[in-house]
Amino acid sequence: MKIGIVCYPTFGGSGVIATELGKFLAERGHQAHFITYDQPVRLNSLDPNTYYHEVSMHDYPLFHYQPYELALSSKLVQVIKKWKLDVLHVHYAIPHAYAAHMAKQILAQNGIHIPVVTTLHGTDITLVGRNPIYRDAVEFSINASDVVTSVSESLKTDTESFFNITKEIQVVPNFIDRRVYEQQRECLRRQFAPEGQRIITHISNFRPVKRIRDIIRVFAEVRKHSNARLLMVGDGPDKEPARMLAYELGVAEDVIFLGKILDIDRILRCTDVFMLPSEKESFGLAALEAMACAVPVVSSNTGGIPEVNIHNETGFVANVGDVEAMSKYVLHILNSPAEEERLRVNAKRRSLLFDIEQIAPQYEKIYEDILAS
Ligand code: GMT
Repeated sequence: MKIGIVCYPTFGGSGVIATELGKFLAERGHQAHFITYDQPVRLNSLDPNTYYHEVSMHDYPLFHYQPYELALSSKLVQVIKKWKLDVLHVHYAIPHAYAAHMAKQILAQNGIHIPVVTTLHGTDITLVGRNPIYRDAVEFSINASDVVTSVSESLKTDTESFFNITKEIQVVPNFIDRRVYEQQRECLRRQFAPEGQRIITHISNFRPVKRIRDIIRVFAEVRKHSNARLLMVGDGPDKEPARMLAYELGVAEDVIFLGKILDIDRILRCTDVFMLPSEKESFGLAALEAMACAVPVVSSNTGGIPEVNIHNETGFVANVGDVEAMSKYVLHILNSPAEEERLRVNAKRRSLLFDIEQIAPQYEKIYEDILAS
């Protein structure tokens, strides 16, 4: 099949999932055509069967905001016509599902039918999409898609409660590629913890929804009882406030902000506990990636996280903002080797249920079914 893929090319989970899925499909002999405004961070467009089509923007003094969906729709029409794509898979509803629908309408006038699969990832529904500014257009473009998928049961429920959805939403969970975690790689533990400190890690875009100040508070509590270090991977608006809090709480020396990192498995391999205390989280891909490295997770119990991190099996979950409980759980893991080992084994085992070999065929089947219908 020839599959068009639209996503955000950045470090966010939706872009990572779209890119890894496309790469995997390309390995299986399909053509994966990425249509985005920048090269997706995890994409190597020299890989066989992989194509990157850049959406260029034209600035004009009249434009206060550049009309990205217009440029994207036009580019989709051109790519679909030129490469005779079979199906278009858009990740993140805003504005991708909307642009896909416009492209589909334009192509229909030329007698070309292109089925559209929309995958909902989270904030496109729970934060941005339900905002009255976008709501009607988001609802329309979800309903106009040929197939709609969501990355968790929780996100499916949220979508159905926030919008008037006339389509069946299929849940296809996010995934990891176990092959990445089976590679032998150098251990970075000594670099980050030269005195044998335990390592706690968090990875995100440091937006308010991630509640990274809770992590600093938890770490300050943990630090009183355990010689530990905190690795903060990523970048975003709450970085400086979190750094300031670390100074205020007297733990700044042991909090390392590493910036954006591409091969995060290198960090996760030397991690003892992964933290994800988000306010909202449709899935929590970073937690699953940690579990793939046999790292127990201490998280909030919001959204789809409990579908990934099972309480007292792969780690622990607590209410959003419950810093005391989270601190207790982190210390419990760090201070009880038998418990730590149990959770590590379970985390690794559970992550394999989400291996790309299991999940990608579900998308392949969706494409095959719409092409057959
Ligand atoms: O977490 C983010 O802020 C990024 C966002 C994205 O669109 O990349 O992540 C969402 O999609 C990921 C992949 O499906 C999920 O693993 C994240 O849980 C989800 N984020 C939220 O729901 C906040």
